[in-house]
Amino acid sequence: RLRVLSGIQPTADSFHLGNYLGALQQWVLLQDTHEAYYMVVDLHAITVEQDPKVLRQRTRVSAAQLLALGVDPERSALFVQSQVPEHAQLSWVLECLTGFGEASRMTQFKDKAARQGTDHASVGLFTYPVLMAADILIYQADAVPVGEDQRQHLELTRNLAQRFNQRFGKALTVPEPHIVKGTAKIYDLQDPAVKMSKSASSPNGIIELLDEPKRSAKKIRSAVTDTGREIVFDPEQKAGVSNLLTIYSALDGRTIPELEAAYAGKGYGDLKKDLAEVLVEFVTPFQERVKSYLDDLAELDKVLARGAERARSVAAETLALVYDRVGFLPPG
Ligand code: AQP
Repeated sequence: RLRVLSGIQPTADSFHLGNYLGALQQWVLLQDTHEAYYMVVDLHAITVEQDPKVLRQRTRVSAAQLLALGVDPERSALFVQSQVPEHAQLSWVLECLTGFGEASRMTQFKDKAARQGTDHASVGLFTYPVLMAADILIYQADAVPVGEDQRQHLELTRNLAQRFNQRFGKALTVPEPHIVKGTAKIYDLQDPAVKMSKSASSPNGIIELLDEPKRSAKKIRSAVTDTGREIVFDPEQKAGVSNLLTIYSALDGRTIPELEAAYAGKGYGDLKKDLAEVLVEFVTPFQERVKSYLDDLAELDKVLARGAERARSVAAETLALVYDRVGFLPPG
């Protein structure tokens, strides 16, 4: 079976709708066809300052959300990145293969460093994409389900795998991005020119899955649309309406043309009201499931420990191969 790997940062109190529709929905689906490795990437989280207590809490809440969305720990390895030390170990080797200029071209680093002021951005934030490459390559993943914003990091990952293989002989699988066109970029509800994002969206522009459902419904009802009337999918002319149609289709299963037909002759208000209801029906039982996973933290930690053990057996094999190829002595 082909392998998939993906991760999500525990850097917010809740996942947002962009995380879910851009990536996590695919994580769940790919379990049917692939051997899956899914993780909460706490090593990535500390590239920006974190409060230790909050980080630990958010790591568990993230894992609970993944379980509640349908990641099945019987079928997939669900784990926390820091519990598999091989990621950081492989990362060092890959850092030594990455050009400084190459890393400097990563647009996510440039954006985030610009927001923090370059002097304040950590070296960890700079090397983040290399750690991400290690995350993927250590499982010899064939595919990586992510949103559009991760495409450049995936390209770097592919380049590093190819470079390693060329220099040291074929050892690493070159992965393919699994980016689903329709939902790869969910936009901010208040500013549909930019992506929905936890660090850049205004409070009303982002739907957090664990937020009070009534509040989320209100945000959908007050989403920015254009001055026209017709409900048609046209991202250039009607970015706001198109974003709502994308979200609606991904949550409800109807295609966009089906939704366009269903709303022919109706107004934006009808579309928003109905989508708000669809969203509430999705998040309400989701929140109950999250709560039940968090009610038994001992069990949750056990699930994660089992996942880490499974992941480690694969990761250790790749690391041993890489260390050998690079010319390190065998473990004593
Ligand atoms: N708006 C989005 N549309 C589609 N996919 C998205 N993803 C994030 N935002 C959107 C995808 O979600 C996965 C996990 O993301 P993450 O939180 O680990 O990192 P991120 O991409 O940095 O998420 P944010 O919200 O954008 O955080 P900040 O603001 O800190 O950068 C990834 O697969 C991502 O593509």
